[in-house]
Amino acid sequence: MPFQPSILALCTGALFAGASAMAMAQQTPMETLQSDAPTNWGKWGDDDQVGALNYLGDAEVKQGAAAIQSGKTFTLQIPMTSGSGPVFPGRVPTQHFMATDAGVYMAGKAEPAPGGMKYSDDVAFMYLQGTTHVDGLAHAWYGDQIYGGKSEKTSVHGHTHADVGEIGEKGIVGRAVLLDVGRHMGSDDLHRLPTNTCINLEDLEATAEAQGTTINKRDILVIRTGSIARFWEEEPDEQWNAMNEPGLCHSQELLSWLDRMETPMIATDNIAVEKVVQEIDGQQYIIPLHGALMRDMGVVLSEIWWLDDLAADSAEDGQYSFLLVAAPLKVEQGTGSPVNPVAIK
Ligand code: UVW
Repeated sequence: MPFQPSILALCTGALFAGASAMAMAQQTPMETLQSDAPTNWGKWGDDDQVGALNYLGDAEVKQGAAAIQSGKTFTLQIPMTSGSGPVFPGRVPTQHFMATDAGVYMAGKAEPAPGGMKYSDDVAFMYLQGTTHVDGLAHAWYGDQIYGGKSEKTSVHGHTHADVGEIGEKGIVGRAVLLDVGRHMGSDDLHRLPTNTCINLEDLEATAEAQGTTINKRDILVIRTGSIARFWEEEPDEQWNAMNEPGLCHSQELLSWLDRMETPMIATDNIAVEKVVQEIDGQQYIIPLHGALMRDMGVVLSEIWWLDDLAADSAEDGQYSFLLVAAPLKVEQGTGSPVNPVAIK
């Protein structure tokens, strides 16, 4: 957040330069980068936990409903396959196990219930961000403060502020627009962006124009890169790698535009919304937009969406706006939650 000069520096002109320089030296590159960027801390009260989702009220839900034309629905989660899936390095795909199945009856370890009914049960070990998911606003930060200016210590042993459960409580419902950047700018017949492509504001605007799509204030932005589909295209797709996926890139223009548009949420078919590794003014950053959007502006991020079917249909009928309904699980104190969003056209 904006650099706070020390009291000493304010009081003593002679010390100002030295103290300020010292404080500057203590800033991380992210703090310097974001010092003049938009922030929504306090905008919805000091204890707000859902950030820009506050932009989605009754009127926005009705605008979403008004976008429905045919009633066609698309589910936008990727399949959850035990032991396999696109995940960020350091995470593992969901592991799914049967706790009870026909085997227990066949082995004589259980009897059918009175009346003859049998049942199965299953359990899963999963990273909550290990499939299509919504991030809570406390999920990523820089410095020692998370969204809303709360201490990073609120994350210890479970988030006591801005956990994903708060988003689950509210639910995500509104008008969304698909920006199929992969189709508009992609260089292959699968309509996907090359690895390492930076998506800038002008690319979003050019895509909307090419599609004939009007982006309204408070629209949820659903951005297709074509990237996640690569995970299943070839076995294995040598070039697919979470670290080199195409994605949004940080710029003040993009942040100011999203701020003006009162964008509540950005969802993408890549692992991090943004290009993971970015170089800005000669400095390397890893996921700087998580800092700018999630921590500073409270814009909700949602990743690993399956958009190819929706995109193919939109290319055919020319309708890129729809009602979006996405309800992450109420994982109390959680950083993220799996979600199966539904687009209704
Ligand atoms: C990354 O941080 C890369 O993704 P997510 O926001 O899902 O954790």
